[in-house]
Amino acid sequence: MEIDSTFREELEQRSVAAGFCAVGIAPAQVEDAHRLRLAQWLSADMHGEMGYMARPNIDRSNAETVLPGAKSVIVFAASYAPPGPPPRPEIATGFVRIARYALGKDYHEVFRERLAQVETWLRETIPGHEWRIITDSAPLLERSFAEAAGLGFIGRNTMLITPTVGSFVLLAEIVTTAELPRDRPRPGTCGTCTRCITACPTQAITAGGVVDARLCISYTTIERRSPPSPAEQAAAAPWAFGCDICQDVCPYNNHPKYEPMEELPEGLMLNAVEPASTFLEPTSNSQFERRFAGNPVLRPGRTRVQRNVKWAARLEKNGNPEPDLD
Ligand code: B12
Ligand code: SF4
Ligand code: SF4
Repeated sequence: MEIDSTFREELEQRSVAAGFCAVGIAPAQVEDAHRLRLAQWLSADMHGEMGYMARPNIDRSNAETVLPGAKSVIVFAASYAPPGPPPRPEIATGFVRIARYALGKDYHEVFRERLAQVETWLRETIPGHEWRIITDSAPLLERSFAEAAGLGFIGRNTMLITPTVGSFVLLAEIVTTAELPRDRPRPGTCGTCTRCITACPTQAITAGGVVDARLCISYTTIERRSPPSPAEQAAAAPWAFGCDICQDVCPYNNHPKYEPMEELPEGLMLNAVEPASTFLEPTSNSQFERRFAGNPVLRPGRTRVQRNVKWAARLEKNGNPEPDLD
């Protein structure tokens, strides 16, 4: 097959058949502004303990970093959006909140399997090239490539916001040495809205639209290894795993036009609000691994998740005042 409009149409069809809500093609190098923003973020130490983000001599704005000779990056987005405006169910002592992306199966594993079908077709259609599937698994600025591929724009909360679903989408890529027809970036803007900045309970989002990970509840509950101070724990409660506040308040998330990918909807493995006992019952690592097999909470592991749950459910008092939650 020639790489023409037929190719683009078939790519779109195969992407939808594989469960994705959007696909686009970016060049192997995104504009320098992205690399510079990342460099500023790192030099301000905003990555905290995520040492992998600061590995020297790794250019995350260039796909050659992950595949020598790369010429194009095909970017895919999958919805995990709730059906309408994101609900914020009431929460009582003894319950915790879980980020929506973690309510079904781990997207890393799901996307890899689903994209394998698309990759096989690409290999057969355009022989003689290298192809590499990436799902948050390699040093690439995924949102920058998604923007360059025309999937949406980057909002003040730093999320990639798509026109059809909003920001409750997860990203994956197929990087290739093949020169493919590119999509154009899609215009979009937050306008005068600053809801996410005001709503963030830890002031992690600056007026310029930069997230200081050290202040972000998602980082505190998932990535951070050192024990947070009692004040940091109180600020994170009632979130036990991740945080969705800056997306819940975003007006772009009120009318998603695509249902979640089959493996990702709320209720498949967890609900957005869970009793603490869901996570505290497993008393050994093997019990925990059996109970949450295939779910993202396995990544930080039992000790860290149970640590989060205890403070998030306010089961440990620490002598702190209760945080103002809403
Ligand atoms: C490190 C990381 C985190 C860190 C830091 C987050 C952050 N904002 O940087 C922590 C642990 C806090 C985190 C949290 C979350 N994350 Co995260 N995370 C990543 C990771 C691994 C790298 C992101 C990164 O490079 N950060 C460094 C900063 C400087 O980059 P950035 O904010 O993305 O901005 C870049 C571009 O967007 C661009 N840019 C941004 N604004 C502007 C403005 C202008 C004018 C220009 C020119 C460029 C530009 O420049 C930056 C540098 O290139 C990516 C996967 C990946 N490999 O890319 C997932 C990823 C960004 N995370 C994701 C998700 C889902 C989340 C959470 C929603 C999970 C949750 N519910 O708890 C939260 C959201 C918090 C938030 N508001 O960002 C998704 C985002 C999908 C989307 N729709 O955007 C990603 C893409 C994973 C995936 N494969 O789907 N995450
Ligand atoms: S995920 Fe939560 S803590 Fe992090 S920036 Fe968004 S609202 Fe703030
Ligand atoms: S809440 Fe408002 S400012 Fe924040 S990302 Fe959404 S549109 Fe942009």
